Parts: sequence; C-alpha cells; structure tokens
Amino acid sequence: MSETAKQTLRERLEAEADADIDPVVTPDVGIVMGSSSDLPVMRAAHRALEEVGFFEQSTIDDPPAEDRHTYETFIISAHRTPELMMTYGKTAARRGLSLIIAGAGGKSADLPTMLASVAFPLPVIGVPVDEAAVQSVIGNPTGAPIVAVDAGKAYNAGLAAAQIIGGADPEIHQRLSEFHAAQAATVAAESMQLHEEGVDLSEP
Ligand code: AIR
Repeated sequence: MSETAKQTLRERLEAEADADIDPVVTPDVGIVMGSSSDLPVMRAAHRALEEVGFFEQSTIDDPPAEDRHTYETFIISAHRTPELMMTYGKTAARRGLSLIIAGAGGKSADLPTMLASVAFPLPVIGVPVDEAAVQSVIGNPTGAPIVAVDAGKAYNAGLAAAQIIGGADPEIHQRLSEFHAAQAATVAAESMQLHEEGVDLSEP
C-alpha cells in the first residue's frame, strides 16, 4: 500500500469516526485480514454472513435499507501497516461497528490479538488463516480477551458474528434457524444412506 493510500484510508476512517453517524446506517461487522493472500480463506466469513442475511457495505454514503445488517472489508497488516491497524482499531466503535472478524496467517499473526486490545470494547473474532497462526491468534494474556475459531474456519467466524449481532433480528434469526435445520437434515440424510447402503470398502 502506498504512503498516500495509507494516509487517505486513515483519514477516511478518522473522518467517519468524527462524523458521529447513526450506527443504523454503518456496517455492523468489520472483516479485516493481514494480506490479500488471506482472501481465499477469509471469503468464507463473507459467505456465511451473506448466507444468513447480511450484505456488504462499501461506503457509509450508501446505507443499507432499513433493518439490514451489513459488513465491510479491509486489508490491514499488523506489521506492514501498523499505524493503519491502530487507526482502524481505535475508530472501530465510533464508526458504528459492533464486532470485528480479524484473520491473519503465519507464525506472527498479530492482527487479531492486537485489534482485540486496540478496538476494546468491541469483541474480536480471530481467524488463524493457517495452522501456523493458531498459537499467535489465541494467545492473548488475561484481561485482554479474544474469541477465536480454529485454523481456516472463517465460515464459523461469520456464523458466530451473525449469531452475536443478528440473533435478535427476526430475519437473521429466521435465516440462522433455516441454516441449522438444513445442516441437520443433510447429516441425517447422509447417515440414513450410509446405514442403509453400508460402507463401500473399495473407496479409500
Ligand atoms: N501477515 C501480514 N502482515 C502481517 C502478517 N502476519 C500475514 C498475512 C498472511 C501472511 O502474513 O495475514 O497470512 C503472508 O502474507 P503475504 O502477503 O506475504 O502473502
């Protein structure tokens, strides 16, 4: 990210925070990740949110229709853009966010844990993008909590965010219920089929 782009983004975040905008028209969930290379894993969080009724919102000038829950996405690196991480975390609550999903990979995946401290009191759901990142994502000290999913489980981070934020919203609640019912039905159907047809031992 160029110096100018970084500065512009920080100024934009600060301006939005200072504008005291009604949180009804701002995104509820911020999805951030350390690198564009995290997108193939992190997209699952977007998919889960969309599945249960959330929409992407790319600008506060284009607010959602009434009662819509939305999310936004940014790439923020704890090591390549530490000032941007600080600005995003510090302005998150004043920009109207209710929760952050933060993903990073590798052995120094510090974005989720650092954001959990900087964005206090907003909850942060950490996503270790790969196995190497698990320890650094879940390892916050006592008093600085982070909630986290297992390596690569960005889909669960999206579902958890929907349960936390949209659970009281009748439409999101309904979509979550339908999701759970469909999931259970799939497992039950597979179970019945396996039981009745028996296990194919020629398969690996
Ligand atoms: N990362 C980016 N900035 C700080 C960290 N820890 C992480 C990204 C990504 C990994 O480093 O979250 O998972 C590799 O990033 P890249 O850009 O080299 O592919």
